[in-house]
Amino acid sequence: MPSTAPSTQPSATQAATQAATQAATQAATQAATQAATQAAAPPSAIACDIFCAVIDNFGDIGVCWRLARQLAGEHGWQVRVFVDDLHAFQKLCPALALDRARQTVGGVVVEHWHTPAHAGDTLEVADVVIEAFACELPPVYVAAMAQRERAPVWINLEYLSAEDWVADFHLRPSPHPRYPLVKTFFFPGLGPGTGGVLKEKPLDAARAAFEASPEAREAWWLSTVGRAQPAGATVISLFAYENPAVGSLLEQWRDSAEPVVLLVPEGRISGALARFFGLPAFAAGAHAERGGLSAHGLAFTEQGGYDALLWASDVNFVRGEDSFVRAQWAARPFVWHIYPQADDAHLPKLDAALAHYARTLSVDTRAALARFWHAWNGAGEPDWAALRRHCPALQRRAADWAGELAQVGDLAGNLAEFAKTQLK
Ligand code: TRH
Repeated sequence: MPSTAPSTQPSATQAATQAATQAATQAATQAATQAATQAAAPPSAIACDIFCAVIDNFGDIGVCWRLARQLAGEHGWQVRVFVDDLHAFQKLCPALALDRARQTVGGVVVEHWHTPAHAGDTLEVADVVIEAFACELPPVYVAAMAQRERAPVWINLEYLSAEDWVADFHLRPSPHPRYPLVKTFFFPGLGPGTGGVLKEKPLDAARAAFEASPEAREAWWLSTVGRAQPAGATVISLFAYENPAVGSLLEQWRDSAEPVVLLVPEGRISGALARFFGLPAFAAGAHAERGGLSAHGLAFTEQGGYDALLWASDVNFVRGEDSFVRAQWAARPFVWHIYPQADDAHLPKLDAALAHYARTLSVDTRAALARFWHAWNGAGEPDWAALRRHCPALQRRAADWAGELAQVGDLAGNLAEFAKTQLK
């Protein structure tokens, strides 16, 4: 029978270890933030404005916020983020105040952007202007860019795609039709010749520290899930959009001989969990069991805390763009729910990512992974047992792939390098 249990309050000992875990798991972002605070001072620092229009969900601001903190923290830039949706932003950055037009968080200035005309109370054009995902810059700002004694480096940061054409279009210039300005297309990607994907410098060390510390992992389980780390179960994190395949998968986990512990950050898939367990909701703190499946609802964490969920799990279900990238750095087998686009335009992107990721896998493992990813994205029925059989090979590949991907270079570093060559 399904059951619900409120999230437990940590005891004093738990609270102490919890503090230790938080220090380990959030090392990556904290280091960046500290460096950003120190770096905010020098007036000679490169000034950078990032414009972000939130289309939906958390990926647009998730990518921009990660990039902003890296440029500030690792490159010493003075960064300002213009964002039109503070509510979405606050979900992954709880320190953000919803009622402030301008505020500084972790060494980054955040402006509440009222598109399309607003560009801050005083119009200051930065040295580097990043237009995220082709959001349109305020015309008044573009006019001021053209007036600037030295034209800023103007970058259109595109969405991530693993398709081959991306390398050909990366860093292509596009002259403005009316002003003496040039916009450069910056394409994230998974292969050589692209802009790469975001990766903070301390990320691998933070993951290694978490993996090497049973205390840190135990403290994470107690503080995040409200119970001890399970022994002998497959732990799966599930971050996904609404998905017709989830019912079948939950049934397979329920019937699986091997226990499955499912960790579900509250969000768009939560309704399906509630229906499966016959509960009114499946929010943070919920717990339910059926057969071999034991599921826990988790609170949506601050962005730096999400990585620990990926590190604590054996298999990660991720979606969109930023969590897809984090799963790759977590070096665990993962399943991608790609952002669905009109006319199935996302399907070639899914296959392009598979082509990179699965390149060195055996024919059987590659086929099992591709079948599962396709089923999770609308084509066919997911077969958990088939995927599970290949998990040891997928685990090895995940670790190798993280190394291969790192060769492309971190996106923030690649972008900073490019901008500096233009500013010389
Ligand atoms: O939320 P997403 O689906 O975001 C997007 C948007 O839909 C966007 O319009 C689309 O174009 C893009 O995907 C491709 O998935 P994504 O990209 O993984 O973003 C989620 C962010 O939320 C990511 O930065 C991780 C963060 N996160 C937390 O901070 N805490 C959490 O608990 C969880 C689960 C995620």
